[in-house]
Amino acid sequence: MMIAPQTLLEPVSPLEATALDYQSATYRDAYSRINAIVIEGEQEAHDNYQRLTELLPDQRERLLELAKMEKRHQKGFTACGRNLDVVPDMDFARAFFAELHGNFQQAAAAGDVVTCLLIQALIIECFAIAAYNIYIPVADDFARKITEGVVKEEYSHLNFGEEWLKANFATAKEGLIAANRINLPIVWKMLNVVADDARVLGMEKEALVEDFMIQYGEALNNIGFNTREVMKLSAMGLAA
Ligand code: PL3
Ligand code: FE2
Ligand code: FE2
Repeated sequence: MMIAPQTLLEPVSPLEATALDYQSATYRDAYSRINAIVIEGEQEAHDNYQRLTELLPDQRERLLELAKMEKRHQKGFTACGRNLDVVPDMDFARAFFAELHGNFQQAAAAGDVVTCLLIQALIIECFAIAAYNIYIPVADDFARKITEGVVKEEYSHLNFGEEWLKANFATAKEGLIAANRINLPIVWKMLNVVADDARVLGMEKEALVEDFMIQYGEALNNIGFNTREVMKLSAMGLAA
């Protein structure tokens, strides 16, 4: 079959080809929940890095820097909602994060740095990076610029977790496997909860899962897990 030269020069993804009406009631209704999730997620991230200063006092300065970035991200996404005249549904967002939030608090109270880093610096950051990467091409102009700036910084947060866990891999390994078994299935549940709203925004669940698996798998690999272990860990609880 011949491929029209235009197709090769100007690839238009099916999602971009579908015009999104950012002002429509349907779009804004879905945005009220997704926007709230992101605002709450940035808040949780901010609080979690602050909390981690108590568990990793020698990393205090760096962690406070990360926490400050999360606060900026939150302000940026709050502006995105306001720009579309959307009121974020914060009750929905708090319920969305409740389980991961509880597990982080429990781990922090037990002084379990490994679980805390797995939840925040690996799982939540990879979830954010995947979501933001998929959102950028379908975002409105205002939100796209903000999200592009944010996603770059999220990689440095993921990097922080990777570095620490890599340096402590021998003692952290079993704890990571156990914490992954408990917390990764929660992420798949969370993804199912947002899937319908995300689709309204032009984001496909399959693309989110794929991007998450890539980020998370790479992170686990950088920390020291071998390919076989990465496959097992990153698919934990992902039942089709
Ligand atoms: C950590 O720095 C931030 C944590 C935020 C978590 C975000 C999860 C997002 C899931 C929903 C996908 C929609 C993304 C749209 C962006 C406005
Ligand atoms: Fe962030
Ligand atoms: Fe972050």
